[in-house]
Amino acid sequence: MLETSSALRAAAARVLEDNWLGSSTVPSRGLYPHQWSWDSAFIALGLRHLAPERARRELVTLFNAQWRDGRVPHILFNPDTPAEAYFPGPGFWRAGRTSGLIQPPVHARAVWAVHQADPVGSDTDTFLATLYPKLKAWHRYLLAHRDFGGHGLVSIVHPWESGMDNSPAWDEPLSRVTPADPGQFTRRDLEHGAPADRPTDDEYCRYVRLAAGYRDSDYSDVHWPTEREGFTVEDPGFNALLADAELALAEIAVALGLPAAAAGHRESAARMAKAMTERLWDTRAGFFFPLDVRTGKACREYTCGGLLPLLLPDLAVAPALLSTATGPRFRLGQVLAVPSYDLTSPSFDPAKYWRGPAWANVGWLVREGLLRHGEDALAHQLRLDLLNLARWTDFAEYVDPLSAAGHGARSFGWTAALAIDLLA
Ligand code: 9YW
Repeated sequence: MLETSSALRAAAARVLEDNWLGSSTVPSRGLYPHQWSWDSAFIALGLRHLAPERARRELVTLFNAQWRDGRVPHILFNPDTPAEAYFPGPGFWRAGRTSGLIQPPVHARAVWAVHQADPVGSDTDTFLATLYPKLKAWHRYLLAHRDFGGHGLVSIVHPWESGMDNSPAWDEPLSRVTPADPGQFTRRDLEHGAPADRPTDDEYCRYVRLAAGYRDSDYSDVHWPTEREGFTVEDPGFNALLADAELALAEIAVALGLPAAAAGHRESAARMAKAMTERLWDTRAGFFFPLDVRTGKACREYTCGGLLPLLLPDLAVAPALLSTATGPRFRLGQVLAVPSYDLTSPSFDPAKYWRGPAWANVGWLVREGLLRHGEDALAHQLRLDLLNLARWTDFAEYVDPLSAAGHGARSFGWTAALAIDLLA
């Protein structure tokens, strides 16, 4: 048991050392042996306290794989990892060393935090000046190519893009996707974890069908979404993270001496917050629900993605959202960390991936949101929970928010990295 803070920090540092590939970090040696987009951003938040140059390297490596259209791919494959270690691998995506999907845009926030941890080293490496145009192109891709709803919000085209793969919020839109033939592929994830804690085969067949359809259109967003069967959803989690990333970009622009650009980023964040409140907020429910752009209907499930707009400092509906967060559905401050799904739902499952367990990255983000709204006591409790859960479970990928039992991979990258950040 890692009784002291310094023992916990040292153990977390060892996880990041063991998961380091030389220029980036794997989320997990066995289950996820490549570089993942949003994992790298969270991992950099921890690395910055241990070795800021490694944190910078982590992010620069990811952005070196950015596509010409600006998208930052959700996986950057490690050429030294055997092809059969992960499915879907590079042979499936046919996109060189990357996948063609994306993940939530938490990078600008990470870049700014990494810079602040070591401004002198960062300036010497021209870290901000190198990444600012790349971050701008990334956000431009999202806002220009993925606004299928036409109201200034980004649509995701696959559940994997939310980072919350089998969230109950995706059940309805996913039910309209024809599953791929299960004989066409082999799930490698099941070799590393309890199948009951992972998405089902039926969900995987639908994920594969959607990803193959996007791939077969050469990852074109031009004819999307009307011309093909598909999945097109405005996710409050993804959009809140982009609005927050625009605020981080404003801080980066100020540091680079670009005040007019900074004002533009702030306006963009404000526009997104307004659009989210108009389109995704449900006043009676006191919650943000994803919007299924294909049907125009809300995906009315209370999932942790709907709590992420708490990151927006000027959010007028924050008191109502906080009241849902502390109410029976999430019981913030009464259960451990942040459940990924509605505790009152009959389908709540405390062990199953994004259908109940608490995840360290979501807990870390919600804590940031609580601090921004002056909820210091709740934020303090959440910090203690996240540190205890990391300590008790050997940095598990996800945990039961009621019993503290660990699930999924151990020595998990962002669980370790964010513990280091919370200890700093
Ligand atoms: C998968 C790597 C990724 C995370 C996602 C998580 C999971 C990949 O693992 O997806 O194969 O299912 O849902 O958020 O980035 O840690």
